[in-house]
Amino acid sequence: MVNTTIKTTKSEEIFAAAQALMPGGVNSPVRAFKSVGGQPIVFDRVKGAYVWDVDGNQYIDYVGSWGPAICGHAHPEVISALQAALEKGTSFGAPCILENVLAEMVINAVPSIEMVRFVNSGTEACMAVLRLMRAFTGRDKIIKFEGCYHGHADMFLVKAGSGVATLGLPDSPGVPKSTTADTLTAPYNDLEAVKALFAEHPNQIAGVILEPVVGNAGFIAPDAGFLEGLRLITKENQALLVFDEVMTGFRIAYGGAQQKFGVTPDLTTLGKVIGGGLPVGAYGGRRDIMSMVAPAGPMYQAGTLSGNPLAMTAGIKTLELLQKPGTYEYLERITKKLIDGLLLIAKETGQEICVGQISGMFGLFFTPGPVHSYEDAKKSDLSKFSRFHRGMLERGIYLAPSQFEAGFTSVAHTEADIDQTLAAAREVMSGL
Ligand code: HOZ
Repeated sequence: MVNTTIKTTKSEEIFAAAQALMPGGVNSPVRAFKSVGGQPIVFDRVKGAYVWDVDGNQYIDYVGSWGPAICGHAHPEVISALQAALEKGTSFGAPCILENVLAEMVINAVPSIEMVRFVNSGTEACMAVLRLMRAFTGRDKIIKFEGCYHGHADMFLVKAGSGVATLGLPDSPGVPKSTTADTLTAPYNDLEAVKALFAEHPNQIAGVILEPVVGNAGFIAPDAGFLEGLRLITKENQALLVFDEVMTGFRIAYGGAQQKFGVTPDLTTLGKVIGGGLPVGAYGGRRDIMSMVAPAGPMYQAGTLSGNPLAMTAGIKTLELLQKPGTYEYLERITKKLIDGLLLIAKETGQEICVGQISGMFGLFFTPGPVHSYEDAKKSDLSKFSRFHRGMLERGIYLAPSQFEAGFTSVAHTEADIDQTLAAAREVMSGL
């Protein structure tokens, strides 16, 4: 039923030319397909649950621009809101009502957020939140978890996930040891390790930052009690708890992981979905902490394009669309169908896999699992994942080109899309 020979001549030509123009031919490492082999396809356009490459091939997309496309790509209402906003100009660099609107939506939705500051990316949000953790507590050390990714700022490039994990890179050159000296790490889902770090560094740890559901080491869910335990430990040590919800915010629930799991951190970072496909990040939290941020307080952080009217517009419209009753139930149902189907096919074709899913976020490892940590995730058979990825691509299914990234569905994915994906998976897994 599926055509396994796709012609990608134009993609190859464009990507070959890109090599001389941009490092590795890309502007973000994972998209170069290095860990799965073969050449990346070059996109021409996106719509709904689909992407088209420059050779005219159509794919069902489970990357969704790495998360933002939760309503489907180029949703007509987002596009027409953007067209209207364009008429008023592309950048103000001054206060505008759209910032108030999106800020109120975020504050109303996310339990921990009483005040918010918009920036331009998840990386920027995490950089700023780290400074804020330190400014508020007067302490320098932080705890992060192995395999969690909080953007590419120096202080976070320690045992980081996403591209660092994908490419198997050691701690990056160019990051001075002094910059990461205060970054302590613990295995994800390991409360004892966190307690030990607090005991070892009394009154020195500003806080703990984590992806409440990991998406940058593949998909890893928190064990029962893990988030609650972190809340308790941080309180006992007068340290802050920060949820990096760049991936999970407005994705696994409208109010993010903190709503889903009923654990409220002190601060939260956001990105991806809140930009509706335009570059936006945000950090927010308790009013007393956020009041430290300039010009309300002394902690400096700024940005020329922050609160950009186009980005605010796309974010507002996207959040409005997500408020439609049944959105998250649909995402849960469609993604569960995909994950259950993959598990069944793996069983029938003799493949050992471990899967996970919450709402429209999912993952699949080629290991029997269970996967509770980055160490567990690394047991996945990477060469099998590469062959699976290539086989799916050749059958018109676009998966993240890395074992260490989560997958995303959207409300635009249909039952028929899932059926087509499972049919492709059956063929590929049978031949692995
Ligand atoms: N670090 C991003 C996902 N976790 C990858 C973004 C991209 O390559 O576009």
